[in-house]
Amino acid sequence: MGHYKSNLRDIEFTLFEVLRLGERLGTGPFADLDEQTARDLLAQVRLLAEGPLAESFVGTDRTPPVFDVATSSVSLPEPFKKSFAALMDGEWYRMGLREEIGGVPAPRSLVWAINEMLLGSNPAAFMYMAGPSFAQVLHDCGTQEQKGWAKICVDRGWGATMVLTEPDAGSDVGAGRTRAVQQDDGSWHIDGVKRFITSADQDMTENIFHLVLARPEGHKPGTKGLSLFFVPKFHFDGGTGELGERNGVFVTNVEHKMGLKASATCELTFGGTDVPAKGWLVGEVHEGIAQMFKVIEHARMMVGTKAIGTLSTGYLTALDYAKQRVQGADLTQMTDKAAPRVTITHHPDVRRSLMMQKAYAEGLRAVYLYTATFQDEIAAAEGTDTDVSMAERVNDLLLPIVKGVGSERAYEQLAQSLQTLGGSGYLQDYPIEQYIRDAKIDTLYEGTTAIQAQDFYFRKIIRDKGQALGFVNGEIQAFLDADSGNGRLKVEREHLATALTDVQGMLASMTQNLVASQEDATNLYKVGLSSVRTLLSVGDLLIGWLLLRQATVALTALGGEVAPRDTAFYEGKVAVASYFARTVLPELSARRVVTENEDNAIMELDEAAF
Ligand code: ST9
Ligand code: FAD
Repeated sequence: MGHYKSNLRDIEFTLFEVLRLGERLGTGPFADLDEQTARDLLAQVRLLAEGPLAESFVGTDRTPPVFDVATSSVSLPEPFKKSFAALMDGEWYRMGLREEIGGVPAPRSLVWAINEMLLGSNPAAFMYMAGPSFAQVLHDCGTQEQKGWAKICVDRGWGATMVLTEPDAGSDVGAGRTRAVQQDDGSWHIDGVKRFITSADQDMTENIFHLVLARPEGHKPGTKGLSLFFVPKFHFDGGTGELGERNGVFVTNVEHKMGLKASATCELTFGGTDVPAKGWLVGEVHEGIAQMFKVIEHARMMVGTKAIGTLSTGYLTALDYAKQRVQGADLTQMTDKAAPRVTITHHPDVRRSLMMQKAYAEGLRAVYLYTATFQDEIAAAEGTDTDVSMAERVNDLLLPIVKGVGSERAYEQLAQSLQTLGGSGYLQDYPIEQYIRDAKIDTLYEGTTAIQAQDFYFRKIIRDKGQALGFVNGEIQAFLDADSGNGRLKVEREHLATALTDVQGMLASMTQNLVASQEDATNLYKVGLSSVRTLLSVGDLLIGWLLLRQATVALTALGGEVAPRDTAFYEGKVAVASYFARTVLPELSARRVVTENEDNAIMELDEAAF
């Protein structure tokens, strides 16, 4: 057994009992998939995730990939290769991939549930498996010839990277200086140094293709002047896929980092030797940033799901430990020095912490799966004339919540999981210290939390004219109006209603500052000062709402015949929803006051005073 603990019961509950995935299965593109098959698939993934995939998780942290400067190559330790082989052999990457490149139709919510377990088990292995999904973007954006290459990439199991970041272009991708010069044969020569590139080399696949943002000579500054290029490590025969010469793109360094050590983070130099780095313009159009965002959207969902999957296994590890660790007497007998010693689950503070970990682990799971239902709607409508523009907007709105809130709360709550184990949590005998190190990256890459918060407010709310936000508000309001839950959850509903008003108040206050910035530009700083707080608050609102939605389903189930094991599960769902509504949602009122009183004092402060 590896380190990983799945929560399949909660995944199935959310998918089938709450979000009613079963109603979508057996219809449209998912006609060949029924609920029992979907459950069987999840059970198989669980075995893989708890077994062979997880086995190399700890070892590769202690013995990470090795970079050989002389050959510019990265090699992975043998146990990791075995885990990766088990992952690839399962062919899970085919789920939800386009059929034209070898995929099997599946709803995205099912795919993301599968991904949660794979990511929680061995996130680096999952990321080395990016080839098929990145090939799908090449297929969707590429020329007819490039669509053929995309199929080759999948058939031959090639690795893939997304290449944006440079030393002076991190959050500000548009500052990138890597150049592209067109050649007579239609290809391009790429020149520049990219850094922090995940999986840019490894010895597990015969080839790797890089999707690279570079600026063609004479093109304008900023992101809109960037184009997307397909740059393979080895050239290949476009008909058969047979490998040819080595291309002039080489890893020139591998970073030493805090965690996620199994995942090689590379400096990648294009055209630094006599061999040119040849690339091909994706789709023969200069729409690089829009094309790259198709990759980024998948990757942001992936990062949020990774963080949530890690929090879930961290919480379950803490719960297991707490049920066994005997320490101290019950608080009510604290003065009786001869009182029996109890397991730490008897202590109120441990219960408080465990319930909060449960709330975020299960609430965030509900958020990413709810988001995925909009992706299901979009996928189900492909090739039909059904209007899915609202589903697209809502998916866009929720992505920075999944990524930004998922990563921040996971990191914060994983610290609580470690705390539950006391000093033992700090040791490498347990996986939580590694979980924390491995999950920290999730608040950073694929756009830091500050970037997610700005994306959420400026692009997904203001530019969208509040349409998607209005839709989600409407869903929460409908829940409030429905009064389901057998007369229970009345107080919790009141907290939810107040939280909804508080979040609306925060957003209104930010928008007042946005409008006022037309008169005095410095008012925009106040929007920037509030944006992460608001992102996290919207996240808490959604978690509160979805946990309560789950609680109403659980209450209905409890009203019928329930197996004893399920009774505890459903009671847990009601308890966690109630706990979150009573202890977290009221905090939003204070956050609203802070937001409404935002001023520019710290913006006016001399840097020397910090
Ligand atoms: C990285 C990788 O960090 C880390 C992990 C790699 C792991 C690889 C493996 C992954 C496996 C994944 C598998 C998934 C499996 C699923 C299976 C699937 C089949 N939405 O606002 P403007 C576009 S990589 C969409 O003016 P600025 C849009 O075209 C590095 N599009 O921006 C827009 O034009 P328009 C990650 C968006 O001021 C244009 O950009 N680095 C969005 O020029 C310009 O927009 C980062 O993420 C959006 N949300 O530039 C950088 N936003 O407006 C973070 C923009 O006309 N920085 N566009 O539509 C940012 O995001 C910045 O805000 C910026 C600013 C660069 C966009
Ligand atoms: P900076 O952009 O310098 O940010 C520093 C701080 O300033 C952050 O707190 C940020 O939030 C804040 N900040 C910056 N700009 C703003 C702003 N406008 N408003 C408010 N706050 C701001 N990149 C790839 O292209 N491909 C990869 O595969 C890849 N993998 C990675 C793997 C790892 C392990 C790491 C560490 C990074 C990876 N990256 C990759 C790069 C990653 O996406 C960037 O690190 C990230 O986008 C942040 O850029 P930066 O590190 O330059 O930080």
